[in-house]
Amino acid sequence: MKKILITGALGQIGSELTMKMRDIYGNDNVIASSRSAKDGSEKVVKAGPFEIVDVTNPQQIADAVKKHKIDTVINLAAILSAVGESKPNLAWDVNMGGLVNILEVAREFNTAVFTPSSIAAFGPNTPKINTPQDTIQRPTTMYGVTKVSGEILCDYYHQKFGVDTRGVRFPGLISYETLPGGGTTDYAVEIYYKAIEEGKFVCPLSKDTRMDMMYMPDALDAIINLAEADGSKLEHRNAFNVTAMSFTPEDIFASIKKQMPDFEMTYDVNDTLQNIADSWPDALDDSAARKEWNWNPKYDLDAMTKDMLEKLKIKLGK
Ligand code: VAH
Repeated sequence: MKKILITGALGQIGSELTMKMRDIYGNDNVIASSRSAKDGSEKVVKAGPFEIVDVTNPQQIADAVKKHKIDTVINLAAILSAVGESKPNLAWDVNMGGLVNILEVAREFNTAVFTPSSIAAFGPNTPKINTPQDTIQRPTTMYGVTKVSGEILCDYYHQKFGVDTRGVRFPGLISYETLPGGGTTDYAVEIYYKAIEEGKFVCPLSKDTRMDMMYMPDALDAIINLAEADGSKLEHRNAFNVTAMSFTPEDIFASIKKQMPDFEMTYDVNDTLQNIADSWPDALDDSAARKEWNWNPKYDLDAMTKDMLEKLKIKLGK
């Protein structure tokens, strides 16, 4: 990768990936883009090249790729699961309409494309424990429909047109820089903020809701390491299972309590979120990613908790 365009660069993943990639590849070689330059994104918008790119506008994508001579597009623009259930057509337009536009530009300008999928690409009849790399995928959310469709479309553009497409199935991602934008796993970020700000948290998922999760530093490494991997060694391409841990609300509560003994948690289950979470796997098998491109996460739950609490206390001035 030499010249990289990141769509959705002001989001939870994009805001951190942009800064990390600028450190690695050089400030002027990583072009951040978003459909608007939101307030409070000086770190990304002002610190290097920024373009207004709405992925539902193919001309804006093509103009940015041509202007900056892009060789790799990291496509992070997406509507997540919870918002996607309230606005399914918007989710389809952005997640699938946007992806088609990105792939068509990639075909025309010979760029590589990284698009993340998600554990949401699985459904209720997918094996929940040690979910295989290759297994049944009948998601029951619009977000999941766009993710499994995106996996298949990226495979098609690779096989039919030779586009270098790659992606991983991300679990819930936890970070302290930028809040997630409307996902079912957002509780696992909010709990840390509430622990510091209020000392108590009302969890919207039931106590035994087990899901795969990952700390953001590992997620950024997954994107960069797969994008840089030798393509000739990849048996899979667009949907590598990747995970770092699998936990329930009880587990993350206990982990925080080790650092903050007075922390309290109660439950007020949100049925929409609970139904989405219940349709997803509990714990992925990520052996294909480990074998094909040396995937190897660094953070477990307690290591993440320690770092999250340390960094958030600084961010929140506590
Ligand atoms: C969501 N954070 O909750 C995203 C993610 C696996 C979950 O795709 O929608």
